[in-house]
Amino acid sequence: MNGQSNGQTMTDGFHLVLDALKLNGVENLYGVAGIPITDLLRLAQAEGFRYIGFRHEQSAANAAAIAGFITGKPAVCMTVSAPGFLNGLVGLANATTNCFPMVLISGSSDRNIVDLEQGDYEEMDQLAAARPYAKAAYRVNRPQDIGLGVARAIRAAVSGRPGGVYLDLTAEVLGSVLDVETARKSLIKVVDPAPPQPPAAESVSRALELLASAQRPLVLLGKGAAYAQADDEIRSFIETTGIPFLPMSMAKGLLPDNHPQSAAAARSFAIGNADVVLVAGARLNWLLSHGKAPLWSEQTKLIQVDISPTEIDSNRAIAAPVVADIKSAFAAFNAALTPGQVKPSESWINDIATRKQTNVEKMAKRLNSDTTPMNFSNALRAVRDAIAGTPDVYIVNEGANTLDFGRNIIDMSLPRHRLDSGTWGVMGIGMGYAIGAAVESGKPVVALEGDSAFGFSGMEIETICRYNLPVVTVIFNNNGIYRGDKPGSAPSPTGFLNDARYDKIIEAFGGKGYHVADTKSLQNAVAEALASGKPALINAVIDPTAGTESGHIQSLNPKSALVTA
Ligand code: ADP
Ligand code: TPW
Ligand code: MG
Repeated sequence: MNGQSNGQTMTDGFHLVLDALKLNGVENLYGVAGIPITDLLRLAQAEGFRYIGFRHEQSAANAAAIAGFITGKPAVCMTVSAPGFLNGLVGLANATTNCFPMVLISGSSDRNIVDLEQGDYEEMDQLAAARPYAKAAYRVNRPQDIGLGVARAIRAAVSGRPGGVYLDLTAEVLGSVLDVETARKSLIKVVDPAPPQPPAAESVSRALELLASAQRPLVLLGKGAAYAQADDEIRSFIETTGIPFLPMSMAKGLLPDNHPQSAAAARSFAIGNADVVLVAGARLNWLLSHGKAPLWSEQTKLIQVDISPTEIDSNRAIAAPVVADIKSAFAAFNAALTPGQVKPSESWINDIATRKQTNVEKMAKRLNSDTTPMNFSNALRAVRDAIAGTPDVYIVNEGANTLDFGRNIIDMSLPRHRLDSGTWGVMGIGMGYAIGAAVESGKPVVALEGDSAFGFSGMEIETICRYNLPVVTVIFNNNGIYRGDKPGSAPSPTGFLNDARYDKIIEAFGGKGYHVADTKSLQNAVAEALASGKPALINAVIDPTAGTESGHIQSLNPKSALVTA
């Protein structure tokens, strides 16, 4: 307790917030300074927290969110009132949507004035605004409740299905004093915040019996399986049974993409023809066509492992639900499995292998053909080759074509190393995720960014340079959202300035900029930038006609009933 150590008998809200976070193992703080949290952040730095100051709260919150995904512990983002809070709320909502644990702590204005709408500086009922978009939202109104508020926020964020939690701290509470003895007693160290939730024995045997009856089984792994840090249990189950597996994009690397049992290159064939699919840590949402035709067959029976009971049957009937945490569930599968009990048929394995080979050959043609200017395939091949020797690099990826091609072309070999637009398909996570990953892991990050996607968080390049983080940002510059406009035409809704030089942005902050127009130069630039361990930005010129509208999800665009052409 800070007050005690220098002989004082009183402490205050500022100190208590930090004491509570420290007691619960929080080391890094992400945020933007201002009234009423500036002194809180100064004190945090003085007390040994690593504080990362951003240019926009949305990126700070995104950094905290991805820190939660990577580490399994909720990270903290701190913002000022009203507008700062609202900026951070976008990141909090995105964390909740993706099931990442984090805590957003915002200072708030004087309750007496806010509640009577008397017009305070940055007035807003932040608690009410946060509640619909957070897993939980709490306000601390007395300094003796700070410890409890922090403890509840951490437990709520990380237990069960993880999510974003909002904690409202009034300016008054931060400034209030409390005697150190009362303060000390008020702190709570959260014990076992995410306890194992083992499956019921019957649910395990039901699932294994169904799998044992299958000729054409498939395991589908989602980012919940990556988050669960059950890497060994999952790998052992898949390798022992010999079942082909498919990773969702942020589950790539849970088993390496070059694993012989990966069915990724035969994705729709495998999903459409499997007789039993074991879905682990993935929701049957739009990313999986809601479990419906034409991707899925009605005959396919499903096993679903999820920590959230209401996820079961949310989109189609689940024959064998296993409500549990994934580490416990796969440990239970492995323990209950008898030798030879589950056995995919030989023809199933062969059919998938044949499909894979055909698709890989088709793709290789596109990857290996050089064009001027570059297209998404050959530019991503150059990036792939440049990072091949650095398997521990984190990949951040957003955009439309940049995302869809990137997901397929950049193989992963380690779990929780691919960080992308996720459940919302959101733009703007790029620099926040890159900074969060670099700070939490100390490892290099390569951010593969569409030129539009980059713009949503681009000013954080200054943040990257300020902290000298090993982040290499590659802009796939096709002059626009999906495509560029014809030279000389007025800007369309999707077009940007032609031939913008994004590499100049990083030069303003002392980082290294590259401007490349061919695959060889791109590959060299990525390799050199990665080896330097320093901030770099590569402006990669991509054919403005190469992309397709909305990348691979063009069908989700509503069509005007009146346009016939
Ligand atoms: P993806 O986008 O990769 O398909 P989703 O985000 O849709 O994955 O699904 C993640 C699922 O994982 C959620 O339904 C969530 O409840 C579940 N989940 C998260 N953590 C765990 C865990 N430790 N054990 C079991 N399920 C988990
Ligand atoms: C917060 C809508 C989806 S994809 C995209 C936008 C604006 C950008 C695509 O262009 P980019 O990629 O990044 O240059 P490329 O390679 O296809 O040219 N606002 C938010 N989220 C989303 N998803 C959008 C808008 C969108
Ligand atoms: Mg673009």
